[in-house]
Amino acid sequence: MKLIASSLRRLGLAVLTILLVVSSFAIFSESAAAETYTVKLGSDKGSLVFEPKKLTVHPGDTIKWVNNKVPPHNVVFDPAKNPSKDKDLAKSLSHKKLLMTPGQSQETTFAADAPLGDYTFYCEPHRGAGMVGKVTVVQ
Ligand SMILES: [Cu+2]
Repeated sequence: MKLIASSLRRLGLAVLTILLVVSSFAIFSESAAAETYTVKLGSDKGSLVFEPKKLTVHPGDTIKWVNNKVPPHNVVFDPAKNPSKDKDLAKSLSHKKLLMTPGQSQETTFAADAPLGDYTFYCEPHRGAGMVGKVTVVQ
C-alpha cells in the first residue's frame, strides 16, 4: 500500500513538472509572437525618413507608426514590392490617411500567415524625398 502511494505521488510530481514545462513554453512562445515595434514618421531632427527605416518582424507582430516631425505623413505598402506581389495584402497593411498632428499613431499587424520576405513601404507626400522603408518578415 505504501509503495503504491509513493509511486502515485511520484507520478503526480512528474505530471505536474511536465505541465509546468509545457505551460511555461506556451507562455514564452505567445509573448515572443506578439512584439510591437515603433517606427517614427519623420526623424527627431526633422528629416523626411522613417526611423528606423529597416526592421525585421515575425508573423503576428505589429508596427506602430507614430507621427513625429515634418508632417503630413502616411504609410503605403508598395503592391509590387511584397513577397507575393499581392495588391490586397499591400492595401490591408497600408494607412493611406495622412497624419497631420505629431503624436498621432496607427498600427499595422502582420497576420500569422503573412508571406515571409521583404515588404517596401513609403510615405506618399515624401516618397520622392526618399521617405521609403523596408520590413522583412521572418519565421
Ligand atoms: Cu512623409
